[in-house]
Amino acid sequence: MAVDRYVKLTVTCVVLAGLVLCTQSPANPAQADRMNVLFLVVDDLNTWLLGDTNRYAGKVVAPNIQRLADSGVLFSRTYTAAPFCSPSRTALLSGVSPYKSGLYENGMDIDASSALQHATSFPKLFKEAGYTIASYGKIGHGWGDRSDWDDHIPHKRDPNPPNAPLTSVGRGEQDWGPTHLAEADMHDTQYADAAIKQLQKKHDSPFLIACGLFHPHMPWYVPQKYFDMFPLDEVTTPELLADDLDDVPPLGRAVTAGKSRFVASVLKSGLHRQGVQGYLAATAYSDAQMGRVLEALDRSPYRDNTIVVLISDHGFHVGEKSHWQKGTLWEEATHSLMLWRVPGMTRAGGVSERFVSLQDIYPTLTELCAIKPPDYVDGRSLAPLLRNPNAAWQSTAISALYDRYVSIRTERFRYIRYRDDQEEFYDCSKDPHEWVNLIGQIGNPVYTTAIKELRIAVPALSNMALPLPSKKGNRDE
Ligand SMILES: [Ca+2]
Repeated sequence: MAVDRYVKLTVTCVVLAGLVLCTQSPANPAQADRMNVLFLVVDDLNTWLLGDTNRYAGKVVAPNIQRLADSGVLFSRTYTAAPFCSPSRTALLSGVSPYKSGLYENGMDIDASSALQHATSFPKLFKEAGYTIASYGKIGHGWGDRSDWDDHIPHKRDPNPPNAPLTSVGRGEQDWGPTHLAEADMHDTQYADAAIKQLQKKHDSPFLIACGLFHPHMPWYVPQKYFDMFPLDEVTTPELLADDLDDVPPLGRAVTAGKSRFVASVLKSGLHRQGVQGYLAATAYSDAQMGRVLEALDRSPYRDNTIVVLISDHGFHVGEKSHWQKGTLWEEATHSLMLWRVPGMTRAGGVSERFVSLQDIYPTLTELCAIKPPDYVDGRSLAPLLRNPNAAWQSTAISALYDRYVSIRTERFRYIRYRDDQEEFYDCSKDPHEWVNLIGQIGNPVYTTAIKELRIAVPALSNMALPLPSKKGNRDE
């Protein structure tokens, strides 16, 4: 009898203990260890913001992005796979390089790419692995919005001020000035609001929250207070070289053709400084929104198990090489911003000067979250550099544009091939502005060897996917 009671009690205890254990452990124990991901994208954001004095020596206001850099690792030599929104974002979300998809510019018929049709975006892959995924604002541009988000606010531009254009040179989106909207009513503010709301929720499964801001994409219509942060006498303009394009081959000059008239009118009207002020005002507004999201994360229970990645999709010209905006293979348009904070892995204040690509995001995130990436994925996991920003690394990054134009950066050089007979080559260690095209300087044996190697390091013209057909006939949509 006593023994029976003892057995019953023991069984009850074991069952109860089992119940307690069951309620405390998720069905899939591996999920409990999976880190969340906060993926932040800022459109057209230059590397200037974090002290890139080669490009801009004046005052910048980016305390929040700087604080993120101070708490993680800044990849100061990040390059885009393509210097336009749609191809850059599609490449990093899909893991398919532009020279394999044929998506080299905006406004192309993405559905015509079989490589992209068979690709899985990394957010969707995360969803299949049990993550809740949410997207607010401008994350993809065409392709990436098809990730089957659990919650989604697609990007929409703010309405222009009723009296736009606000500048004498303004035309289309190339304009700037104070917005008529309250800051709370601006779309980017609302994308940040939505991300904050997600971070304040209780999550039972790991999450991937993506938040993408449109500013500082043009037009630069932001509240007056952001313009006031940059008194004109504290704004400088980038150094320009007259006749910089004289040693650039015809196809290289052609990439600036649409924008050089705008640059000429800005310079002629004496508005260069005001233009830079407009850009800075828009970046300060974006920095403020990112700051709100990052603060919400830091105040949440997820701070110590959430990977933060912040990127810009490509760089931005403000007059250099007679160009404005993006869409060139030079430093201004290809150099991008990328910051990572990985709890338990990155050390605060790390800076990696290794040359990396936005294409590396997909294989990095899958490795960090223990999710098997598809076999086709391009790029390299940055995990070794997240652990040690100075780890050994082959520093190269490839960018592609238009009809199979391609560029490669190494620590010392940039090489661009438009066609086999139209090339550029710069010694960036001596010429950070890429002012002197050295492709014809065959007398220098170091350069001759480097050019030979770089010609082979970029994909051959015949191996690059043909450009997809145009969908809307508009490159700059
Ligand atoms: Ca030049």
